[in-house]
Amino acid sequence: MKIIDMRSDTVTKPTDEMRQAMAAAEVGDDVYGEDPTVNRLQELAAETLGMEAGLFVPSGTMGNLLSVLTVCNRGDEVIMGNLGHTFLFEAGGISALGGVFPHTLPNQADGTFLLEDVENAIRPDDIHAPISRMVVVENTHNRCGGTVLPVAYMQDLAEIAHRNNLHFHLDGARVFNAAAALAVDVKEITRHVDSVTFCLSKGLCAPVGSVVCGTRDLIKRGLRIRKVLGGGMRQAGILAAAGIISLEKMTKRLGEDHARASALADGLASIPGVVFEMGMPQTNMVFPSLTEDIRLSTREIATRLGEMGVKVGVVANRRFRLVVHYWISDEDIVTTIQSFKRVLSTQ
Ligand code: TLP
Repeated sequence: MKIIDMRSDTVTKPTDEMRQAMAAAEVGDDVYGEDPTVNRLQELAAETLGMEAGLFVPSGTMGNLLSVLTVCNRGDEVIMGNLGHTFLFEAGGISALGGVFPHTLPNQADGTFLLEDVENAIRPDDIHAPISRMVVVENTHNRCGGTVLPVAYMQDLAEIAHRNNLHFHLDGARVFNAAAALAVDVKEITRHVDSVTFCLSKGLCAPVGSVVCGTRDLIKRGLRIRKVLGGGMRQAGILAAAGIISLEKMTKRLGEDHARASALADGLASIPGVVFEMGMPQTNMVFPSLTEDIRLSTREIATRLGEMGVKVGVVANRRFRLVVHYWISDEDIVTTIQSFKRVLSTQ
């Protein structure tokens, strides 16, 4: 049975071209800075995002953590969304390892938080208050539905952050999906931030890795933090070789995933009992919800779909997440819609 795995785009396996490039990669000891393929990836990433320098890290989680630890002292505060990945899904790392305080703001349905909330969250210069040091924003926003934050919003947020001497970090795990959806060069998004983490191992199909980009000074400090976190890898060019293909090729095809995600949502929305929020999906993530008249539990439906070879994520009591990626074909979209129809008609 063919398995259609849409639990996440993290499940993507490397392409044949990546596997060949990995086998042939020129490598060296990257902790000595001597891996030519890692160096090429880092330079290419920085150039693509319009930043001064890049640093290859094992995961998006480490990229965000490293960015926070590089900028913040113990007791400092980071302003972030209450539905952001850094707050919800990074195991509290910034507090556990950095003694850094998250100051959460309510994420709106579109993934933003209100600019006035940011202004109000910034602490006065008062010995009783923690020091506000950083703002973290996520684009695309995962938990809000793979939503795209507009360039104008990034610019407005940057203005507030910089006027208040705050560092502006972008969790851009899927920033190339945002750029594709907005039909802009990714630099239009990243030019507003001081640092960005983006992932090679999600829609971009590399087996492992993310890159943090920022100023040369930030990356130099980040290199030490990466070592502290145990993220200094040796012949990592084997991995970086796939990442180079991610950047050169896979970033250019994400529109295909978005089109398939729309087709999937259209098909699912035609099934009685399945509903979507207005204007969704915006990128490669599809979040169908169930109306009250569906009696089967969301978990039970996911289990039955799984038995039919369709793996989906359950994100809330009546809500699924299906993520479209490189290995999902038009035929898989049709099969998934049919499978949902079958399961929901047997309740
Ligand atoms: N997201 C994963 C899960 O952790 C939820 C997924 O399946 O979507 N930022 C964002 C916005 C992310 O979505 C993720 C992964 C990360 C950071 C962390 O990346 P990794 O998994 O490489 O540590």
